[in-house]
Amino acid sequence: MAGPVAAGLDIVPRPLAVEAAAGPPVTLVSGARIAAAPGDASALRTARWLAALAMQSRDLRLIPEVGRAGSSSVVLRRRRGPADNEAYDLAIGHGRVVITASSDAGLLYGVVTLWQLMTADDGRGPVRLASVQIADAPRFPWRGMLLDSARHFQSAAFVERTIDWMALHKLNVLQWHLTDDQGWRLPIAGYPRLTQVGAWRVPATVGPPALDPRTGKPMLYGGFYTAAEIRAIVAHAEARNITIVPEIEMPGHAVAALLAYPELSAGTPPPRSVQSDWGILPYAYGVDDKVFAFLDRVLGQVIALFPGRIIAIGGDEVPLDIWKASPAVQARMKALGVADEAALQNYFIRRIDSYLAAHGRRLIGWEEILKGGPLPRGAVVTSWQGASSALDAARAGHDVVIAIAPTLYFDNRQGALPSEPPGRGWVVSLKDVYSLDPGAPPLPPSAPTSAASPSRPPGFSEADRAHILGLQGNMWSEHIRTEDRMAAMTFPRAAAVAEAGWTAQADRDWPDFLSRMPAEFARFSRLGLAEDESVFTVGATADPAGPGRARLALASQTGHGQIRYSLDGTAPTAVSPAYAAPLAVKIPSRVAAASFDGPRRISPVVRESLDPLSIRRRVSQELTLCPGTLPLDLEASVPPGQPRPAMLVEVMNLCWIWPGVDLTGVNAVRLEVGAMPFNLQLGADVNRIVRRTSTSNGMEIQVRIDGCEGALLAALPLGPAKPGLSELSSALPPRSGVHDLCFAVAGDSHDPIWGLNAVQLVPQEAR
Ligand code: TNX
Repeated sequence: MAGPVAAGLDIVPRPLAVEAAAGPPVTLVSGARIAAAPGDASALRTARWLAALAMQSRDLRLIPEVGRAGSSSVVLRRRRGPADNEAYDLAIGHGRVVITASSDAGLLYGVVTLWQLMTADDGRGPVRLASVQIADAPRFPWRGMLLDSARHFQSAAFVERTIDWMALHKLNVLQWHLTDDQGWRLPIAGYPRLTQVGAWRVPATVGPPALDPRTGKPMLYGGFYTAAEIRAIVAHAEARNITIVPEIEMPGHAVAALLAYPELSAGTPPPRSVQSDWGILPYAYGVDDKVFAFLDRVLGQVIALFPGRIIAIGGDEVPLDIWKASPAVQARMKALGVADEAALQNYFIRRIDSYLAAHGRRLIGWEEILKGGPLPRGAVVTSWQGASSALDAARAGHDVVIAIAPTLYFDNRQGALPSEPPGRGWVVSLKDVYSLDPGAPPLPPSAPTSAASPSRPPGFSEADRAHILGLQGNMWSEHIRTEDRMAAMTFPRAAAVAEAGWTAQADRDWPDFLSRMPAEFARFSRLGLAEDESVFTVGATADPAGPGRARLALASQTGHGQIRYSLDGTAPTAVSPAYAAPLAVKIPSRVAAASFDGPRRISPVVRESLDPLSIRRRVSQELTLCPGTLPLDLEASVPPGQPRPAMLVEVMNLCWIWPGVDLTGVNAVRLEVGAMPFNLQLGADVNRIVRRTSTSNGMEIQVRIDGCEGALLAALPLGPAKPGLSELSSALPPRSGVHDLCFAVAGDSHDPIWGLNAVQLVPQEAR
């Protein structure tokens, strides 16, 4: 078991066994050599990567070479053993570093650990490494991330960078979501329209779409990877011990393909253009022979491009009513003797499985593939709606990947601060992800036994557990428009996935993991990865505290380290005042604050100007959403080229509460509002959207006191929806003391989605 030495070394994921070794430390200096054995091309490639990393991370020039282990400072050495064993030993002492492993993966991971040891400080140039002996091996074989390149497209270069960042955390599976309703991202010979048509869409906007100045037609969004790019990505992944599991969605989530080849659609004619709506769209593939001929050809080419054994076929959220309503599908069902649509889905999946199995591949699908009948034994199931499906799958003899929502859904925000990138509105913090034990995922209380075998005791038995391959964080990209944001939504939560998948459960400890995060942020920023820093970033909240004064509260998500601040706007240092409790501050003043770990600043510097208006202003993320089931942090629709603030909304119940605000002396309110396209397919759930009665004919925002059912203080008409934020203002009747203020959208329409970007209460003194 790893003792305190491991913690001190700041390695993520934490290794299995670390022991201090005797002897003086080893210093790697510029010109030091890394030896790969003659004929070991893979070791040489890994040595070259280490050299590149050392240069990027600390301007240290290491020289990869073949053989001559005698005079080399770093030696990559093979031992006998299985080629798929990811274990390695790393020995530092006696003047050199020796990495020993039986596989390419083991050597690579030894090098990753060495690079982490070389970057535990912020230094440049030569590095001193304490003598240490590490013996390391992973807990699970599936340590994965899913990248959704269908909803938003990322460049091939970004995919390769992501692969590097993953490998540097010893993550080893990239499920690559290449097709969905909103885009088809890989070329298939014989079906050119998949990328010509299926890869492009008109993004949803408020009002008319932006026009392409050259063609005068709506500007298209999209893209696809060429076969050459895919081959390069696959080769790159292989060099980093990452298996790519390509995902081709079927029988639902396939509008982009159905639009390209409408004859493949079940019954309902597909829409005329690629969809820019998110959610579950009412279309699916049909079930006749031409559909399977198409899918077999697609999968045949996917198999040729991707050498990994496992191929993902989606299988989630199939709109079975479409099959129910289609005479052609119903006729086919009859001919096949299939009882109902669920059984038909099972037939569909088994048919695809038999194609894959005949070509030496295994099928993986989302948990819905468990429905409607038994699956072939080799099929792998990804559990996402809760761990009961993992238990059902394991008891039916299937291997399972744990990817349960919301914990492993990285499209959710990872912190509550306004500086977070947009995404789903639930907060899934680094700690939430870290706290998941993939070997014992939490079962809902209502699932003591499984449908598959009701007589079994609750929970995962040893035999069930043996089916758990590992876990996967899912980077769904509906709300993640840019690569920088994708990177920040992924990391550091992917580091928590890595440790959950690699480190023995008994060695996992949240405070210890968190204490390794400053080193993580520093070393990855050198590689150009700007991770999300919400764990340490300081949030500042100011409220009025009598004439000329404000009460200032500072906090970070984890409270790790020490918050330090200045009240003159200058960046705090390690000797600035330490924050202990809310401060009484004169206004105006300029606050700057950051978290420190000893002498090291571990967060960005946050700055706030405090004045009579700013202390009475809140942005949406600082307000409390009314209860609902679909909180989203959505980007405002703005004219092209303008910055797009994100607004936190509860789509099912558009209202915001400012709890406990002092209204004394306030006599007006200004609201910053923006309209966003309602590009969400909610099915019957649209009827569950809370609707409030407007006091006028149109849409308005109502300001109510003492909660959303309280007395109406003002109703501000929203006016026509247009791109950009607008400001509404109204006088407020005088009230004194502390109240909960509610701001609620009222009126008949849920489209567009009205967002409240900010609330400004205006005190008499500022008018
Ligand atoms: C559900 S998870 C989906 C995806 C969405 C995700 C997040 C799963 C198997 N299906 O299509 O991207 O929620 O919105």
